[in-house]
Amino acid sequence: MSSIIPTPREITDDEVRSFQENDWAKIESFLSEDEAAALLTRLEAKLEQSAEKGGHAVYGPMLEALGPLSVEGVSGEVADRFFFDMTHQRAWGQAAARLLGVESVRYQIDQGLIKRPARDGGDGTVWHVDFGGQEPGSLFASHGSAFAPARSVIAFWIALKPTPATSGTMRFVAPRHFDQPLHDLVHATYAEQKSIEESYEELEQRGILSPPLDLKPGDATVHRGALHSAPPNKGDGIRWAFAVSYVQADVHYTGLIDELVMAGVDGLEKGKTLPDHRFHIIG
Ligand SMILES: O=C(O)CCC(=O)C(=O)O
Repeated sequence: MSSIIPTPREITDDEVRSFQENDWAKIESFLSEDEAAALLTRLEAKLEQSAEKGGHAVYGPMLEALGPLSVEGVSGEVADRFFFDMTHQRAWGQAAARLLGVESVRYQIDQGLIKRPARDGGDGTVWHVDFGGQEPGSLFASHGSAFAPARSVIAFWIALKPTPATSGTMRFVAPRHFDQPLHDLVHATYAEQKSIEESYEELEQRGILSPPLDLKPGDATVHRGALHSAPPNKGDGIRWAFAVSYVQADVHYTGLIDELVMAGVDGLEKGKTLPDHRFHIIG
């Protein structure tokens, strides 16, 4: 198996500006196509192993997640040397810190994200704001934030195969557009009164929806507090992505648990910075 360690290119000033303005951005050729192919090979092998071991996280028909890949989720010890060496590289931390506009970041979680084709029962990803991206008191902050300051987590989502918009790339609404009609529309999709694709038509008419994105292997989107979802995968095969998130290094823990990344982790203390053994500082 190839031993290339995927290393992202530098983030440009325009990408930083776009991210700061919208809380999401498209980053073309973040990794090379060869690096994306190396990641895909590793993830396909993980999916096979997972089938042998009895499974991985399945979020209904919309998404399956393999991970965390780099570390054991509770102890923070190395789980897979390839993924660990990649996600804990300085270049990844610098990309995350530059976009967030902070000095340094900690690794939070990495996962392989699988969306099965609609013809095999796969579905769209529901509208949501990530737990780590929620501003307390905002319309989409159902839980508040595990971190202070809020909106301190950044997620990179990297396409590993040619992924046209019709195969289920994400669409975003920037926080400055959050209002009651948007909230009502999102709730209509939860209540299955409207499909995700119908919500896109309305949001396009309002001019507040990101464009449909065709991504090539190695292209990425990054997001923080933006509302996001994805349409069903109308392509022939699995939509494969690698996702990794980082959190601003000096955040304080608020006492609210983000189950996915915090359940069972020792050393989480309200008002204190995150424990280094699980949330490694990068760089
Ligand atoms: O891959 C998807 O469809 C959803 C991923 C997502 O919601 C995320 O990366 O925060």
